[in-house]
Amino acid sequence: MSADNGDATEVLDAVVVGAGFSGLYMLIRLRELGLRSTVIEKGDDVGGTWYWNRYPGARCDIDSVDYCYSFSPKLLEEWRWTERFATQPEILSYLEFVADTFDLRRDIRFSTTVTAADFDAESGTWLVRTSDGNLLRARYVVMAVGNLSEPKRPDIPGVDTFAGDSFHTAQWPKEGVDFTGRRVGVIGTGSTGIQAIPLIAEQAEHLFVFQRTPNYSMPARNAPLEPQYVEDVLASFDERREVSRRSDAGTPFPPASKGTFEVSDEEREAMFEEGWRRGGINALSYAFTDFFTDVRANEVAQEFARRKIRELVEDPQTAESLLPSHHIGTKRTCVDTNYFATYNRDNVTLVDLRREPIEAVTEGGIRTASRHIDLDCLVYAVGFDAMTGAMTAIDIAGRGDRTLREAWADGPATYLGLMVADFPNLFLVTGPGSPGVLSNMVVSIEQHVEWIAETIGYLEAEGLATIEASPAAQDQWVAHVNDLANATLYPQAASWYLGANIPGKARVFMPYVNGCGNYRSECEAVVRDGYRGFALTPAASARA
Ligand code: NA7
Repeated sequence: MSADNGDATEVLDAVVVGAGFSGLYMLIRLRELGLRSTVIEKGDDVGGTWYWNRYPGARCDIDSVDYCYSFSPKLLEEWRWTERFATQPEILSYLEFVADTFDLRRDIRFSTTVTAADFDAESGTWLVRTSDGNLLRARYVVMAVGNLSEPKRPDIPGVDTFAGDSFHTAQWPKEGVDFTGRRVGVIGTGSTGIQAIPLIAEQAEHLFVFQRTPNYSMPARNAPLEPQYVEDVLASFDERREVSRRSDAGTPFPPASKGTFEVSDEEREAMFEEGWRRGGINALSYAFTDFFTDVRANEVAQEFARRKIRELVEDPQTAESLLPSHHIGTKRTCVDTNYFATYNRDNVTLVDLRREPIEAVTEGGIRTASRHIDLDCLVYAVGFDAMTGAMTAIDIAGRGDRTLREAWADGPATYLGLMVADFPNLFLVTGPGSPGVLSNMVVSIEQHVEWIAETIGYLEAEGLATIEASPAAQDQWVAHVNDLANATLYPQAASWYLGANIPGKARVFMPYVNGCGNYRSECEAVVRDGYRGFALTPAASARA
């Protein structure tokens, strides 16, 4: 630690916020550049999303053999996934293994949060404050905070009055929760609720599921991986990953080639059945090119999914309540194991909040418009302030002391999802305006970390002090991202992609929908054109 002008400020080259997939890889790349770097992490160990989301059934919906780093031959050699879709404990073990392999923990400050970051235009550096009262000065700040990491507070009256145990799925106790013999309420039927409900139902005396909006869910068809299959994947891993990098979703599967109505009704039915048999998030969307763009095409897939729900759920009224009506895929499609069949159990009751809205959480349970339901435990599977929440929770102030919260009051504006105008040398990993959440996150994270590392390397090599997005380039990018989204059905659903799940949040469609491959090409072109749309400032004039 070196002193800065005699005060207690610690001087570093880079501060990374978050020690999940993004932050760990960022640290590795910063070390390779020879930069003094530290990672600030709220949890008491590595893992990020996979550290916090320990709820029963937490599991990835991307094939595990693709949901891993590609940058290190050693990691590929030494790690073996055991299931098609890895569980949270297995992914967390993987990240712990990465941290051990590269001896990362010595540069990570755990159980610490970043509370503020101020850009000091005089010196062209950031002053970062942490919850333990420390001040860090660094030229670069990388927000590796995750897209789904700021839990949404349950916006229901009376939450604090509940006398039983309550849990948010994203802040699950490390020691786990035993629901045996208890009456449990789960609020929320997004990906999280749909994963947790079947397992909680197996334990609880009675489970009440409070559903506001039904969701589509595809069968996971999870299974142990055959060791030979894993070896075969690894034998051609580089090619497989390169295909993923250039794909839409960051996965190696071939894109659809036909429109929904280019095939006969029988052929289409057979393709949907085949997808349903294989399972996974793209069980239906894999089939046709117009799934996300043509209402009629989407409706055919919706009908198929609704038919499956009617077949799986025995009680017709419960089945009716479980039928989603939004365009399929426009809210994140869920992936489940036994979700719909769980409603056939005697100890599970679906409470349809469209028929009987929740009025309040009470001391003893939940009061709806038509009854009181006594509960011992409450599980909030209510989601996240997605994509922006973890950043706007920090007091980040750029040029002219303008805060990020102010800059994003009407919705997040970025250039390439990587940088924000007036916030020099502040990098976002998979920020809004990039494909991140619509893709295999690890593929997108690797691309961003590599872009950021190469950019920082370039600044260092050229003796440049700062890089920042120009307001004009940012405006164009935001318009471009919106134009792309508006050509699809995505903005029509009240999803977290749009900020619609958080009361008062600006409704702006945040992800880049044109696919990882196209996005990567756009980022590469910007660099090839000499960092088109960015202002690069020589060391002497950083304070401009
Ligand atoms: P989501 O997908 O945002 O789902 C949250 C669920 O909680 C959803 O069903 C909401 O219903 C429900 N919710 C939220 N607030 C309330 C209130 N006040 N009352 C009743 N129900 C409520 O979050 P997840 O954690 O499941 O998944 C997030 C992502 O993580 C997922 O997409 C994957 O990418 C991984 P609503 O739809 O708002 O009516």
